[in-house]
This record gives sequence, C-alpha cells and structure tokens, in this order.
Amino acid sequence: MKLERVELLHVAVPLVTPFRTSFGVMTSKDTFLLHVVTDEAEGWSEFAADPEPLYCSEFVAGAEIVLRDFLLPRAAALPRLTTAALAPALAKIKGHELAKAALETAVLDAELRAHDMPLATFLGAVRDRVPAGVSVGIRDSVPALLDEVEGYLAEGYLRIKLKIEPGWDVEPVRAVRERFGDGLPLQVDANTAYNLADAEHLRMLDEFGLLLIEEPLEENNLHAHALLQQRIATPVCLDESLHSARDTASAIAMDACRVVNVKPARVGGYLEARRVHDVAAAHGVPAWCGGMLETGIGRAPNLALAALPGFTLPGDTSASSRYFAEDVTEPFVLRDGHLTVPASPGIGVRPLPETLRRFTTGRRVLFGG
Ligand code: OSB
Ligand code: MG
Repeated sequence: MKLERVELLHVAVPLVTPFRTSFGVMTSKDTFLLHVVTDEAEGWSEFAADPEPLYCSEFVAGAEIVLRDFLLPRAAALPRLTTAALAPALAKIKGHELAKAALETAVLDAELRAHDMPLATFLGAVRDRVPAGVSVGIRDSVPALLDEVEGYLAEGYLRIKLKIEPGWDVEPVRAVRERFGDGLPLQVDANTAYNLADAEHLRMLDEFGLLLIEEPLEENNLHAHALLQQRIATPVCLDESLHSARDTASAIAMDACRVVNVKPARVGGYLEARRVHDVAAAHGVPAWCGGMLETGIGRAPNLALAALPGFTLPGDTSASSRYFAEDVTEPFVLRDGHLTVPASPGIGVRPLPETLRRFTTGRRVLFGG
C-alpha cells in the first residue's frame, strides 16, 4: 500500500455516568480517531488515552504532534506500506506506544480490508463471542456502588471489577461480597494508588477470594510488585507497567505478575498484543483484554483480540451502553453476558457518518492533501 492521506478527528462522546478512578474523574471520552487513506483501502482507529497524562504519560495533544512530526513521515517514506513493516520503521522513536498503536491499527484495518480478512481471523481467534466483565468506578457511598453493581449483574455481566484507592478498598469489597456472594467473579484495580508500605493493608483483601488486584503500586516498579506478591495471596495483575512482550516476560519471571491485562494500545498495537498474549499463554499465566472506555472504533479490534485462546478471563470489553447513550458505531450489545466478535473485514466497523459529525469537535489533516 501507499499512504495517501491521514486525517485526525477530535471527538467528545459523553459518558452515561461519570467514571472515577484513583487518578481522576471522566465524564466524556475525549480523544481522536485516525482515518488513514491508502491507494488500496481505508482504515480507522482510535487513540486510547485522554487529554491529560493521568493514566499514562501519553495524552491527546502530545500524540497528535508525535504522529504528525515523527511517525507519519516514517510511514510515508516506506516504499511499500504494510502493517508488518511499520513497527520496525517507527522503532527509533522511543516510547509513545499508544500513538504508534493508533497508526498501526488504522493501517492494519486498511490492509486487512484490502485482503478481505477480518482482524479476528488474522490474529487467530478461536471464538465468535467473548465473555464480558465490567469496570465499576469509585462511588460516593457503598449503597450507590451496590446499586450500580446490581444493575450490571441484572444486565448479565459475568465479572465485576471495582476501582479502588486508599480509603475505598476493604469496605466496598466486603459489601459487594456480602451482597452478591462468594461465587461472583470479582477483582479490583488500584491504578498505581498504593505503596509497598500498604502491603499489610492490602493483605486484608485476601479473605475475599478476589481473582486479582490490578496495578496496586507505581508504574514500572516490577520489583516492588514482586515483593508485594510475596506478602499477599491475591494474584497481582499488571496493567500500566507492561509496555511490551519483553516486559511481560520479565514480570512473570520475577513473579511480579500472576495475571496479565493486555491492552493493545499500551503495548504499541495488535501485533505486539498478540506477542504479549503468547508469552502469558506459554507460561500458563491467565490473561484478559483490558479497555480504555473506547468508542466502538476502539472496542471492535479489542473484541477480535479477546477471542484468542489465551484470554481465559472475562475482559473489560463491555457493551456500548455501559459507556455511551450513543456510540460512534453501531452499538455493541450484551447477549447472555457476551459480546459478538466482529466478523467483517478489518476491524469490522465504521463510524456512522451522521453520528460522527455530531461528536466531532475538530479535524486536522496530518498527512497528504
Ligand atoms: O485501568 O483498566 C484501567 C479505563 C480508563 C483507563 C484505565 C482503565 C480503565 C478501566 C475501564 O478500568 C475499562 C473499560 O471498561 O474500558
Ligand atoms: Mg487497569
């Protein structure tokens, strides 16, 4: 393929309820979609991070510059643009995995469409639907949390993840266990909110039989996570600290990570995400597909990935209605606790033109005419 044009569309899609984590509150998904035009086909993707670098170091305005000034010139200089050639061409640019993932995913969408192949087929999916979990934000009160969890369980979600932080951990977990029973698949996510000095406190969560505790300590501190794992029984799962398959291998070898959250954007795209999956599967370490409150454009390829055989736990791949009253694509719907894996070529979905127009707050041509 030859790169002809790349357009960036800023979108702001309101969330149905504010989503609070240990790092902030989100009331709408503010990000950009990338639209890549080649001589053979067109592709779409979604930048996974937010306007502020609170979850990770990347952010919307920074990614735009990185794409325009560093990534797109290298993609355009390739004699033949393929997804496989892209990561090596971008490798000299340090970091910026989420920006790289946005470009790679749009190119992959275009390339697969040119070959009439669905992403799930390309990645090696073994399922046509995937079990859905749901990530529940920090609430002002335990009764409000229990109401929200009850609603999700009534809809059919198969696993609950509670966001936690110091002051909102043992009490909400105990309340959810008491109300919904020991059989409920339950896990927690701290988004780096604790220190190793909190180990004895976090050990109080051991009695609740959680599937895992996600990223309890600071990002990239594998050693501290390994030390914590020696002191708690709940399996430690890493999110923010894993940027590649190599990181994942190191973390597993150090026993810093007994469960892997695979977010394709965080590791630079779907090719590396499959390698992360393969590393986890080779070690017999359970994996699941994370999320970033994506619109349908980001959700669709995550569902394709989540259909790989090593994803043995339900992911944060919830239905569109959990996030948005109106999605930018045809909505993803929960049926029997599962979401259907897109079966059309490429990522399998397109923005709905009229809906996209309403949610678009700005457009910029980053490359070409
Ligand atoms: O840590 O997994 C996380 C959302 C935004 C940023 C980080 C995280 C999350 C979630 C929600 O937990 C995942 C989702 O439902 O998309
Ligand atoms: Mg997380």
